[in-house]
Amino acid sequence: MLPQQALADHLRHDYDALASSIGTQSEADWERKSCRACLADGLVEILNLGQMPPANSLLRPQDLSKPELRFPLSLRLCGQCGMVQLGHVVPASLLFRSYLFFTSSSRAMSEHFAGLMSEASDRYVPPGGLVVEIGSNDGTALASIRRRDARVLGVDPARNIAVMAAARGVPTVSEFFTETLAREIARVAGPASLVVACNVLGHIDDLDDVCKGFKVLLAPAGAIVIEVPYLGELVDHGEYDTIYHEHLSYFAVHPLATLLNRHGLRLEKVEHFGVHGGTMRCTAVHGDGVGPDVQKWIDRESERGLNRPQAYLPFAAKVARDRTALVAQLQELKKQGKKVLGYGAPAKGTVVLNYCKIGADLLPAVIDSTPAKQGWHVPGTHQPIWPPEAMQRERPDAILLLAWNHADEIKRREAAFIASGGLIFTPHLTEESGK
Ligand code: DWN
Repeated sequence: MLPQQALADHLRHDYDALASSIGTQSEADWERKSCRACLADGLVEILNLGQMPPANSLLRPQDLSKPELRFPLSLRLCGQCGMVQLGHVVPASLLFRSYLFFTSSSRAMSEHFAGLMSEASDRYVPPGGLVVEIGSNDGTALASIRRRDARVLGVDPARNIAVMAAARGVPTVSEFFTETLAREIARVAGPASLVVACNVLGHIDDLDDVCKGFKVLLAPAGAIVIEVPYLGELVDHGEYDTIYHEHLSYFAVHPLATLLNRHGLRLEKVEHFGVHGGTMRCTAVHGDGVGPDVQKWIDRESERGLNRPQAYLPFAAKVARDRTALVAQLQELKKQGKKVLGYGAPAKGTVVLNYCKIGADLLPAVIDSTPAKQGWHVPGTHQPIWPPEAMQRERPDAILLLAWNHADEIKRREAAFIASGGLIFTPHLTEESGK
C-alpha cells in the first residue's frame, strides 16, 4: 500500500494555492439560492452552525499560525420538494482534489460496501458487464468484486487516493463525474450495467449534470445504486455533526425521487441501513415514478411534514441542548482532574469541536487510526491527531467518541481501556428529540 502521508503532503500545495485565491471572495460568491433538486427559489434556513472551516482541511504544524478559511454553514429547506441543503457552496476542487478520508479506514464499512457490490453485481451485471463507481475513493468497494467476468472502473477526483486505488488494481479516473465524462466512458467502455454512488450524491452541487451522466451511462436493463445518509434520522437523532461543506444535500426520499424523475430515472427501491447514523440505499432504473414500497417512504415523510420548517424546530433545539451538555460534561471532567481525549478525527469531529468551541483546554488531542491524518491538526480548534498507540502513553480517563458511527469497532479496539473503567461518551448527550 502506498504511503498515505507522502501523497497527501505532495498535493497539499495545490490546496494552499486554491485557498489563497478563494480567500479573496465574499459569502455572496458562494451562496446558492435555488433548490438543487427541483430548481425552485425560496430556500428557508432551519439551522445555522456559524462560520466553519472545511471539515477535512486538516492542518500541518506549520499551518497553525496561518489564517484559516471559514465558510457559512447554513442548512436550508426547499418548501417546494422538501430537499434540505446547504446555502453556500465551497468549491469542490478545494474539498476533494486531495482527500484524507479512506473507505478502508473502517473494516465494518468495507464489509458493508462489499455486500452491496456482491448483491448488486449478481443482480444486474451479466458476464463481461461494466461496473462504474462514482466516488470510488481507494477502490475498497470495487476491489471486493471477485468476479473475473465483470469489468470495473472507479471515478474519484481525489488524486492522492486514486493513486492508491490504481495501486491495488482498481482502474480509476481521477476526475469529477459529469455528463461529459459519462459519455466518454460509454463511448470507450460501453454502457454500465451497474453504477454505484455511495456517500457521494450529497457532495455534488450540480445534481442535474450528474443525473444526465447516470442516464447516458446506464445500460437499458442496468441499475444505479445510490447510498446517502437519511434525513429522517439526522433529524431524529440530532446528528448536526454530519452537516458540513462536503455535504451539500441531505436527502429524504421525496426530493431524491423528484430529482431522478426529472431525468428519466425511476426510484424502484429504498432500503434502510444503520451505518453512518442511518443510511438509505436507493435503486434506480430507466423509467419514471417510484416503486410501491418507495411510495410508503414518501407518505411517511409527508405525515412528518419534512417539507415544512416547523418539523425542524425540535431538531434545532436538540442541537443547542447537545452543545450545552457536551461543554458542561467536559468542564466537569476537567474540574475533576480527568484527562479526556477525542477518538476519531472524522469530518464530524471538526464540526462538533468548532460549533461547541472546544479547544485544547477541554480536549488536548484526538486519536485516529488513519496514517495520513496522524501528525496533522483538527481544523479551527487545532487539536493534534495522534495514533491509537498514544492511548497507552496518555492513559486517558475518558474518550469523547467523535467517530460515534464506528462505536462497535472502536470499542473492540479499545476493550482494555473500557475494561480498566475508562469512560466513553459521544457528542449527542441529550434525550432523543420528538420521542
Ligand atoms: O460522507 C463522508 C463519510 C462517509 O465519510 C465523507 N464526506 C467523509 C467521511 O466522513 P467522516 O470523516 O465523518 O467519516 P468516518 O468514517 O466517520 O470517519 C471515521 C474516522 O475515525 C476516520 O478518520 C478513521 C477513524 N477511526 C479510528 O480512528 N479508529 C475509525 C475506526 C473504525 C477506528 O477503529
